[in-house]
Amino acid sequence: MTATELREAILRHLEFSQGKDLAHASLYDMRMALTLAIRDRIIEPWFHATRATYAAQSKRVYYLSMEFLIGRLLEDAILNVGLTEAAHEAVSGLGFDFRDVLNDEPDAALGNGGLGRLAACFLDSMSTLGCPAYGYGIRYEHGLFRQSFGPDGRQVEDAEDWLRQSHGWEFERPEASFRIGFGGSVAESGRSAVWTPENAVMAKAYDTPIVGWQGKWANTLRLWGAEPLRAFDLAAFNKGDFTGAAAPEALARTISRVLYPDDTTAQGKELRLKQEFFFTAASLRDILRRFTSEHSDLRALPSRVAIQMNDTHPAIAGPELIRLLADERGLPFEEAVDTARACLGYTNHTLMPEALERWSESLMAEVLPRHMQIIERIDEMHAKAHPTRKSSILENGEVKMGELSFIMAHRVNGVSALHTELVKSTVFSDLHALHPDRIVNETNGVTPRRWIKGANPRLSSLITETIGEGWEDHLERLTELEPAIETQEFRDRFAAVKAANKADLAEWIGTTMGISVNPDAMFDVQIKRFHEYKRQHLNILETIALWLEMRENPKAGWAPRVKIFGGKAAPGYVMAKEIIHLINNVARVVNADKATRELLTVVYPPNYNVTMAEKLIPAADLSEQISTAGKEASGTGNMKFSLNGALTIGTLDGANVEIRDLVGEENFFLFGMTADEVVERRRHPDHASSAIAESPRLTAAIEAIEAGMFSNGDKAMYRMITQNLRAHDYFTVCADFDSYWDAQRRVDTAWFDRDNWTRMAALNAARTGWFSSDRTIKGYMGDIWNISPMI
Ligand code: 26Q
Repeated sequence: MTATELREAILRHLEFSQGKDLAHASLYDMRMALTLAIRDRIIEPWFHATRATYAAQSKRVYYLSMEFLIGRLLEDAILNVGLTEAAHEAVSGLGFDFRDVLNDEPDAALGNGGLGRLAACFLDSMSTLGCPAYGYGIRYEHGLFRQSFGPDGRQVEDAEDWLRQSHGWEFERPEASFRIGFGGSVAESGRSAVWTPENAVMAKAYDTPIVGWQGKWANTLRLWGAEPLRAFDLAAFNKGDFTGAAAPEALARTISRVLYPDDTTAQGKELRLKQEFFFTAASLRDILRRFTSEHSDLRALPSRVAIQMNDTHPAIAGPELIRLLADERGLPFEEAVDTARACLGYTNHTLMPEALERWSESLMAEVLPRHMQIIERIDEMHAKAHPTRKSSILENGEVKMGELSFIMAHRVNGVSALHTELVKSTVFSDLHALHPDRIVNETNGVTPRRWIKGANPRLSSLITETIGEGWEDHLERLTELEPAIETQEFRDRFAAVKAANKADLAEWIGTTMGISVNPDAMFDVQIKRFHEYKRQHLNILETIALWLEMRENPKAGWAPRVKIFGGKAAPGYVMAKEIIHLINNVARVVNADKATRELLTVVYPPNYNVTMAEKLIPAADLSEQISTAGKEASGTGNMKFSLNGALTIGTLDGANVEIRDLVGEENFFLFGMTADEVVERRRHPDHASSAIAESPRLTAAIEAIEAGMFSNGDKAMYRMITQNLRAHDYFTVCADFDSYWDAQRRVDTAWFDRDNWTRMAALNAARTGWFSSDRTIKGYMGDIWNISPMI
């Protein structure tokens, strides 16, 4: 398609879809017209994918996830269908700024963090590889809350409202609607059981096509919206009960109203359980409907259907699939269990005990009475088959969803090499001993289309000019950059790309936050959800210690730094919110200090999201991956930074281990205890206080906080943080502090040899192509799904 043809298509949509002529078109109208014109280009590969899959009777993947953190879709789609230049030309020709049009799209934050973003990268890779797939999730009316900071520097949460304007991508599918029941009773009739729910809602499908690289294939993201069975109680209305008449509607819609904003604490809330069952049950019914329209023998299900559970959130898929096969379709119970297991895979994303889902048996029995019976039966069957087993699904009146998922899946995977070994040796050690072939590793990856090509066009051009076209879907080819990296010319161009990206970011920080930053300073970035295990407080303590020493001795030859933070805390996570509060006040005090003005700036833009990540990552010099070893399952931001030519300061945690192996230890700033050492160190009750006593710098930093230096003299303000560090410090911030400090000074030294820094940064980009999510998806296809690509 040429720019002229695209222009015509946009004008047609302006007129016939938006009902506007060009003279009266708003930015929104233009964005919608462009979206619809691009969406039109995706229909053909979308139909082709459906027909080809059907014709080949191919197996399909169903990726069940409570979260899809897709961000904006327009730029990515334009990129994938190869219309970037044409769209730019067409839109400018119509009198609009192309960037403004792209920026008008709301960022769809239908996820919390890594797990949701991984699901979005997987959709891109499955379409790129021609892996027939559906993503199934919830069409939340409100995604993750919008974050701002109050005048005191505390986090303020507001409802997010991405659906206020039509976003243009989705197709409503009223014909794909299923009734989803809750509560009620179970009647045994002969060998099977009949569940009669007490109440029900409708799940209605909304489809978004997800096109792969070069527009050859498109899969579907199918999100379920909850609706009442009957919209409006006319009888109540006629009796004058105006509010009561709308009650059923409000109640049903609650289920898809809002995304739970906790990414690590799984409190057993009834609405959450209903959300989980709602989208899982609707998806399974859809899957069985599609299967039975093509096949009649249910035992063939595993040869046509691979269902991946993204963590335990859709774990009710096991019992529900058994119920559908046994109760509703007459398969013998044991056969239903085996069939379900052969279809199901389970990805574990965390070892943190508080994040492992457990539901009280009484709540489960109340909301899903038949499922509770099935869970008991699965547990009994498993106990019978393995009399030596130590752990069970049911324990202390609770249903453990991790154990249920493990037992009901034919494969269980971890998300990095280290994490997978820890899954085997800790949470699931008993089950691993019984099923030694079940756990496999699939190290995470990220899509290079969004995270290099889209986010970093300057670097992308340099790569193409150096190694030629075609690296975007063969990312291992980035190693071909290595010979060029040894030339001064390439290094200068690589450095110029980074400098230009930093200049863009500096300008954005200036206009959005009113802070002027030195674009020649090192941009040191930590962006991720706030959690104590991710240790943003380690970073801010080092910042304080650094600032104190800079003030003492401003001429000591410090490397100028801009410390950039980004991320949200769960609204109920008080400690994480206190850390945010502290960072904002350290920023206020440090940035006001004229003595260190040129050396240190702290910037914390509010409302970090996918769109902001796309701005920050290409401009980063240093990537902070400083979690307590053993706690970060993988990380995926770490991969995006390396690919974009940032160096990592990090612990031996999650995928950092694999990043370091690939880039070489001389191109990675390692610090801190290993996972084993952390466990050992914690056994000493004074592990924190002794570390503080032995570190004058850490002592000075903590005492500066306690003296009220960042709280206008209020000595009590940050007691929660400092007391926890002194007394408990489960995440070993204190024990790792000096090692972190030393690593930061090695970073400083390296920074002063700028040409060598550039060389190291370029080697990071060249050697991390393995972290493409295409490689990850090929792993799932081979090890778990048993599916071959269709293109
Ligand atoms: C569970 C129950 C109730 C409410 C919320 C939740 C919940 C929601 C989201 C629990 C966990 C999450 C998200 C977890 C997550 O994002 N984990 C990250 O997954 C990434 C992809 O594998 C990894 O790279 C990260 O290391 C891991 O932290």
